[in-house]
Amino acid sequence: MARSESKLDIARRRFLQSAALAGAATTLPSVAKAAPEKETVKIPATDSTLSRGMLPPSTEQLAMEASTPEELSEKFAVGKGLATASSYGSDFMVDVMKSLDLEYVFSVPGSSVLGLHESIVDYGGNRKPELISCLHEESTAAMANGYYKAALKPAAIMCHGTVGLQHAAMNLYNAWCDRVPLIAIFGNTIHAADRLAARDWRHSAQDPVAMVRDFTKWDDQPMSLQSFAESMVRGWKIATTPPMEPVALVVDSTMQEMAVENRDRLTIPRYTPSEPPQGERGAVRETARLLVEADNPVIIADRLARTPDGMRLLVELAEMLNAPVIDLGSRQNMPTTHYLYQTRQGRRLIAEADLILGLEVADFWGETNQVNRADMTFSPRTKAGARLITISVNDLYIKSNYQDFQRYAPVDISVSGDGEATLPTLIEEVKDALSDGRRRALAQKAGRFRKMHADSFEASRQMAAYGWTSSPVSTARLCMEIYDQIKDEDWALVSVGSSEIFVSNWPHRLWAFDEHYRYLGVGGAGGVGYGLPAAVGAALANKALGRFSVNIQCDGDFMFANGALWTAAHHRVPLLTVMHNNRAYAQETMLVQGIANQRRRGVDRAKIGTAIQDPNIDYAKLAEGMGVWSAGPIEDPDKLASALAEAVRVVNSGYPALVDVVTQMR
Ligand SMILES: Cc1ncc(C[n+]2csc(CCOP(=O)(O)OP(=O)(O)O)c2C)c(N)n1
Ligand SMILES: [Mg+2]
Repeated sequence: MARSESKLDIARRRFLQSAALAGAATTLPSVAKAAPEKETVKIPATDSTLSRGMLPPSTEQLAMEASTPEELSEKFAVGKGLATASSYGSDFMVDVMKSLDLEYVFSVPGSSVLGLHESIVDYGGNRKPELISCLHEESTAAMANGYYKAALKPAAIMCHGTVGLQHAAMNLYNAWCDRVPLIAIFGNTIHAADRLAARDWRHSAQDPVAMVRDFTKWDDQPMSLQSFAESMVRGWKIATTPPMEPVALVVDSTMQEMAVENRDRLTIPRYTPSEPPQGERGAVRETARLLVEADNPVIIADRLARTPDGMRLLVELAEMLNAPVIDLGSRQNMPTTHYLYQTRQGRRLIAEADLILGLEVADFWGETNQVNRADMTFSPRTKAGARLITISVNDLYIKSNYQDFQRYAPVDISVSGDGEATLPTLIEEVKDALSDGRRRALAQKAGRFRKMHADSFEASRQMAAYGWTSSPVSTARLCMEIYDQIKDEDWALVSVGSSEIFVSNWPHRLWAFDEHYRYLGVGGAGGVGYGLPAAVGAALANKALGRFSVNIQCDGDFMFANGALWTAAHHRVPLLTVMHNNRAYAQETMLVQGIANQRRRGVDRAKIGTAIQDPNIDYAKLAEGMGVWSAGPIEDPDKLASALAEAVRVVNSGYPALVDVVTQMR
């Protein structure tokens, strides 16, 4: 006892000396220095906020420094791999990650992933992969989701397999419904004999992934390092084969921490991506024939364009047929600037169509039927005899419990295959089926769609003018003021939360989404708590790609996972977040109003339980407290432009910024 106390004293003295040194050398950059210094700008107060490596060690750290490995083992139960060895299990795991060119691991630390954590930062040098510090496991999954959709490369998340996984679950489900691949690594202490402390028991499970198995494509709990290598490479391959989905690996803490004697005997299998499945040629040929024959074919695209190629191919197909495209917007499938982008005319076009082709549409039934909520009835939106054809991976892979497979849609031809991968064959078949005469006839249709496209844009422009000077700010004004500031950047709208309808779809009505990367869709399951962390993950990817990331952020969604802002500050992620602060769970306010109205009880009390007021939340202050440049709350729409312009400058200097705008409900 006496011996360890004196060691503690020595350690404390050492810390005091180093702290004094650190204090003298506060030269690390800070947001405060990067932000333009204007009167309206709120600048985060602390230099130390972003200074790394200067925090005083905890009592536990001091004790660790002072103790022998044996004492540590006993006291903190972290000693399994303390013996000096040339290589540890988790070092090999990092080698496997490097072989896959994994860029980022979004993580929350925990003793069950201790070995891996240390190997990533020390053995791997915190480069490929780099740990991204997160303040909630739910954020890790959303960040990996947003990252994938911008980078088109999977990332990993890492946390405790029990308490961490429980937190991560909702955003894993969002990724699942969004068909986004990610590798979830969960720590576990599998062998009871290795659980040295009470917390090891609480943080262990027989089958940690059980609770998310219904929304992960594959999982494994490898029992040897060689198995880990194979499972990691296999998991990567499975996750990235359409339909893309998250996979989970449970990684034993003892295996991470154990010394490895014969590293040379372990091998890392070569990764070969699977070619995505294509639709059967005969069915694709028949689809092409019917498309060419149809007088009014309509294309509906949902999660079609996995890559920019998907957009290019869809444009080619639509132009050959002069077929209007209804882009449901889970990805940017069709440029909004193209005359065949006819999303807002969807209802009308579907009603007059004689053929509807659904490309990777999750809810084809919902698109082709009208539901009447009041009397729980439905009727087709299509005219009698219209042919219905789908191309998707929906039937290739399905699970039973969670119901995101949607209502069963009866169709005439159902092609099972990846939409994007099937498009080249479909285009080829359409070319073959088109006679010169038919080609000329179809060309005549362009004029009508050009006019509809221009009229629709103009109608939206006129409509956006309503309430232009209102306070709280209208969602049209909010969106157009943002666009005015970013339109000359190489911009990407990385998130609008759960649904773009929350801002009445103004971006897709009036912004020019002319590239695949300009839009990443919304949270796949509509689970609140996706928007901000997904935006941070996407902006991290866009940083390397030189794109300007903008996030329209609902207030309710923000409060679920606002720590993601700190991650953006800490990792210098340039991201413009503009609050759509309607001080409510507004969708829910409207829904409660709807049912109260139906029951003829008045709508006045619908804000109870749905308003986020009294007190109002100061988002600019919250952001400032996390080291993020901020402005607001802004209620006067005329003050928006200057605040946004400054925020854009901050983001262009490499930092996140937040502008809080008090808005109307929708
Ligand atoms: C995790 C989760 N909890 C609850 C809901 C139900 N829900 C749908 S929209 C919504 C309100 C979201 O509020 P906010 O993000 O501020 O957007 P607004 O409705 O105000 O536009 C809620 C609570 C959900 N979709 N996900
Ligand atoms: Mg809200």
